[in-house]
Amino acid sequence: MTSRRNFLGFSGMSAVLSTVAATSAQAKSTVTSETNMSNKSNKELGYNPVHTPNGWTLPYTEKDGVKEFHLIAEEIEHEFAPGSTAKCWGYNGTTPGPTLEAVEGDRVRILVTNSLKEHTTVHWHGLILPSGMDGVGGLSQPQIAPGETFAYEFDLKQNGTHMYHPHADEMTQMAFGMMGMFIIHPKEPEPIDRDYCLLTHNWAMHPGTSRPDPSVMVDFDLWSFNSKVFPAIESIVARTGERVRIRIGNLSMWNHPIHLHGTSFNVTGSDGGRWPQSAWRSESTEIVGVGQTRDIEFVATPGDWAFHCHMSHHTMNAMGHDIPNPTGVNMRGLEGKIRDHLPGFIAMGENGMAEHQQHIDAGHHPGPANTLPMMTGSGPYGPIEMGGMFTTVKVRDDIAPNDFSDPGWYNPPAATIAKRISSNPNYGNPPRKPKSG
Ligand SMILES: [Cu+2]
Repeated sequence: MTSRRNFLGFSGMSAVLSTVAATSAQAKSTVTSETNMSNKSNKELGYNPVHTPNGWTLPYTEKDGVKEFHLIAEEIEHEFAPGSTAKCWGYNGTTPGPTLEAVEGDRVRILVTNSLKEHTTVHWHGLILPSGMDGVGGLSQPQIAPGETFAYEFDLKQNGTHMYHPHADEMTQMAFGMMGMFIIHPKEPEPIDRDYCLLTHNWAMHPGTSRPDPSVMVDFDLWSFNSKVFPAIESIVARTGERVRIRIGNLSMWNHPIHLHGTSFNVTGSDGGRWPQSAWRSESTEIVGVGQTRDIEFVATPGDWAFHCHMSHHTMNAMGHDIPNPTGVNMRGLEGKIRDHLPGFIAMGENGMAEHQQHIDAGHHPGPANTLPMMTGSGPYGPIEMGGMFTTVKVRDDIAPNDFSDPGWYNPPAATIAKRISSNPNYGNPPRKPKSG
């Protein structure tokens, strides 16, 4: 018997487990990463520029000793990964907006043009500046009306990993993707070979829709680094032995325990700049709280190393959450009954969820339009079964200093790969804890 309650439950599950068949190949990014668009050498710049995977750095012009940047707030067409695009809001054509980069002691002028249909402002998150430059609409300045351009101008009195975002209809504008990073280098160059920055975010892109839903508080569908989800997040590339820093900012609605495999990194800084070495902590996972930034540093060792948020739902793409648990449920005969009501229904999850990606990759069932599968991506050994905030740190012995291009998959020495030694389910005699009593 299929009660109405069960029927609704299982059709909900079907929607969850049968999201659309998008490509499971490693996706190519549609946004070209640009690190240094000023055509100046690092020496002329006075710093080693930060690299924003899937993003870019905003060029500036120098006028009377002031570095002038120009942001434009606008609606954009954004691709989270091939198979999911949305109308988002961002700056200068992208979400996140371009990374701003300058040096402690600089005077900066930042023009902000509002091309939205409602007012906005920009708050310079974590910066020490005059109260009237802090960007809180109504409190520190009048709102920037549609069509208007405001100028912010202040001295950079600190260095570190900072962010910017609207402080006007903040819930909506941030939910639509308006945010960016603001990196301030110290006057003295730091001993960092590769400097990356990632901004974390969450999106309520309900299956089949094309705009993020700003009213969602906890139940998000997509979790992103620099507004991209796996498999579209560019790899973090380094040469063996290089000192790598990854700066992580969080303007999402959740805390993210960011985890890197294969190394023990140091947490070395934040919006407070690079901390004294006595304050560094050795970690393998660092929680980046909402509104915080954290810098991690490590020496690159060869391999393909997973780098991801450790909240396991944050490394999945779209899925439903309020569904019956199918694990262990005997579904024999169920498919036929449900197909009377829901043609094409496939019962899944009896033995775990891994078959989800197998079905998707085989093209068995298309899901809602414009919706990424819950788990996706293929590596050299098979399905990676990830989504969301997941990418790889790829370290090789032969990467040129300014080469950020993806080197492909790691080819480890044969003796260093885990391998099958038996297909007998009764192989060996693994000890089990004796039952007591
Ligand atoms: Cu997370």
